Amino acid sequence: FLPSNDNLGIVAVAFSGGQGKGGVDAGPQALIKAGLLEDLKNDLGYKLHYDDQIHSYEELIPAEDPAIDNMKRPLACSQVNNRLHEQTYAHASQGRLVLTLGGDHSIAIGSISGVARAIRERLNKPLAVIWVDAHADINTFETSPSGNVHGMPVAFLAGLCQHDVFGWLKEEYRIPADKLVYIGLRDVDRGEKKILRENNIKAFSMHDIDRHGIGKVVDMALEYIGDDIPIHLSFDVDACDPVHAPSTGTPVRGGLTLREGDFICEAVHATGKLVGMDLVEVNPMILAKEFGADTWQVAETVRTGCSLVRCALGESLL
Ligand code: 5AB
Ligand code: MN
Ligand code: MN
Ligand code: MN
Repeated sequence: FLPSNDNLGIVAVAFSGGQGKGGVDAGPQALIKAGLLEDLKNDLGYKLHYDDQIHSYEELIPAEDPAIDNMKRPLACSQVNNRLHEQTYAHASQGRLVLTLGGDHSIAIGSISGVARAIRERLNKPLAVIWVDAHADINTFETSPSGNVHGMPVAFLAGLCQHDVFGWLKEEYRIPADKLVYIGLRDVDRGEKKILRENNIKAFSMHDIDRHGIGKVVDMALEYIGDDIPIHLSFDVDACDPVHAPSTGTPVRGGLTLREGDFICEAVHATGKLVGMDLVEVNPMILAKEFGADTWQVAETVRTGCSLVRCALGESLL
């Protein structure tokens, strides 16, 4: 069901309102400047459908945007995601694989719902999501300890919480909780653990990777999803160990090696079922702000992000 899998839609999203630290909006620019799009075109042979814009959606971001029900910057988060939803939907409706470059992880609400909507319309199937992250991002606005929407996208996408602010997110755009799989978890809030348990959500933590090895874990994850369902890969760069991705807003030690991250992407590519990917939470500014500029760390993080995307799009195939 990838009718023209050499057609790649690209959306660059300079949005940081899902969390409080500036700079993650400069992520797409850094990835693109590192040559990612040329690599996809020249080395991997994709036909790119890219509007040559890094969207900051300024017109959608209100000057005043006070918290509602513990959600910070709710209107910006909702409106930007609604617009992004239309963009990924437009690409996916034309049978393109859709790559969304973030931005903080709140943007998965728009990117994934747009792809899910198109897949449902074209194939009458749900969309499976592989969420690779140190965090589960499944807080509801009620359980969130921070009020940051980048810790809530899965709860909205899976319909585990609903709010008028996100009223545009219709049921047909959501993903079923039993087609969601996590890989890489190691920093999950107490309320999130309860949500994972109560909804019987499949999750492979770093502990599982230590126990079984990444090969077995990815096999189990893909087996769980099943054969006939398209896959969206939502990759938070903080899933990787801070050795490989230090320049991100919420780093957590004890993460994936570069090869483990790349391996996940390669294995998903090999299924032939990838219809969408997010690469998020690259923040080229964060270390400069907090510790003084240490550009090798930024470069390393950007390199890691580029490598993950290339692997998911088939770079390692011989
Ligand atoms: B990320 C935390 N669980 O809800 C929360 O980087 C962190 O997209 C969320 O995975 C991290 O604020 C969000 C404490
Ligand atoms: Mn994370
Ligand atoms: Mn995340
Ligand atoms: Mn993070």
